[in-house]
Amino acid sequence: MISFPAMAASTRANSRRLFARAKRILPGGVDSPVRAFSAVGGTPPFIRRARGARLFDEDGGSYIDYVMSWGPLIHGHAPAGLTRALAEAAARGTSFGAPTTLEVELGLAVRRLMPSIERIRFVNSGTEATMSALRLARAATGRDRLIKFAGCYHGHGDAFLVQAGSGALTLGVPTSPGVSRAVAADTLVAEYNDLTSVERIFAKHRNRVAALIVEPIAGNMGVVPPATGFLEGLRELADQHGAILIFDEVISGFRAGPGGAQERFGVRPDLTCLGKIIGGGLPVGAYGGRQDLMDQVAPAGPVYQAGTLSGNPLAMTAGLWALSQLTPKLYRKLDGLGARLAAGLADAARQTDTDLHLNAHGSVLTPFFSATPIRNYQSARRADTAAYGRFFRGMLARGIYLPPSQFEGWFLSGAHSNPLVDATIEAAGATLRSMRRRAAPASASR
Ligand code: KE4
Repeated sequence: MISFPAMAASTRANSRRLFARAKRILPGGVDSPVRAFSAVGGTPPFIRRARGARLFDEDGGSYIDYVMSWGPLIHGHAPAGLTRALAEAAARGTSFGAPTTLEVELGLAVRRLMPSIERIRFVNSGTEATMSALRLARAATGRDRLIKFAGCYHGHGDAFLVQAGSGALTLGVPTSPGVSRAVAADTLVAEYNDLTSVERIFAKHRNRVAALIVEPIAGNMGVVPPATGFLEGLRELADQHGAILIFDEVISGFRAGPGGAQERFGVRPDLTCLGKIIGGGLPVGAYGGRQDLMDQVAPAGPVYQAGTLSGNPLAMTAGLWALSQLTPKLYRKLDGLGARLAAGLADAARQTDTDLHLNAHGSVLTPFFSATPIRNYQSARRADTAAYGRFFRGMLARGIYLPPSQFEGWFLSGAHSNPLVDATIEAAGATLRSMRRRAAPASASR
């Protein structure tokens, strides 16, 4: 029997007090909405420190972590080599606002792994990367419209906070107040894994589409892999209609393999957006691709984009270290752990007669509380989010820290292990059995 950490007994009194205090200065007490646990209920633990695959909170609790900072930490928390490299870099100065060799070295390292990125520009987040890539695509084509996919998230840039209008062929409407209808109107929303929906939009908005942006392995509706031929079809449609194909590999970059999804599926985008792993846990984003496009970015060309801390030496140091550790052995381990966890969760669901549909790709997976397959946003939305919330809280009480939303991916790292995965599977079985027991009286009374 694997013992669960002391967390099970804690009321997280310190975190509750700290959360109340945080709300007096930070909107919702957090710096990014999902961290507030609104989708799953309860008080978010305030984290004091982390090491390897574990988080340690302000109440003495510890957790096996499957958020891993939402993807960047493919090597785990605070690996010794990284913390040493950062300490040495910090002693040389934290920021210069001037050219350094570090950003050149990281750019060359990225190009070795993703040859489609002939030129690259570093920014400070995935949001900046996608915003800038879209501006460049519009400048290069002289067109305004963008095609994105329902359920895909590309950061909080105005053009991306858009949902389909009254119909997929109509102009987009904002998903957030503050996004102007005029900006949203240039975004058109297609269905993931549905090439016909893309063809229809191109036909209706002929010669007005600047770019098509896609998560080549969707992660923001939960994990939804591309159907066979989907990415190849997008490449053909973009070429046919003179649009720029943008792969948003902020999650899949270096995660799906050293060359990301574009290497894994053999489809070459015109532009790629990166984030997360490329910064090794520090704030880094990047966009890059065809030289004829990137040479239009200032100061080489007229498309303006800038950033005080872009190419920051500490962030570049972290990214260089993270990419230097991307070995075939690491990916074999990550794939093995991902398969072990997915199989164990599926087994726990079978043993408790729980409707659970697992989508997985290597070291990222999402168990959907759903009896039917999840292939796009419409199907993902049918998942039982209340059940996921109960599961989340039960796992947290047993020392397992999952993404606080049904529509996110669980991330493994090189710091995870078979024993940690087995402890997670055991906690999942205990949680699902407890959920089944609590549901039983209701069904018995019917
Ligand atoms: P950032 O601006 O958060 O660095 O990146 C935006 C972004 C762009 N593209 C993809 C595919 C992304 O997944 C993201 C950000 N991912 C979310 C979680 N799925 C970040 C977590 C959060 O918002 O707190």
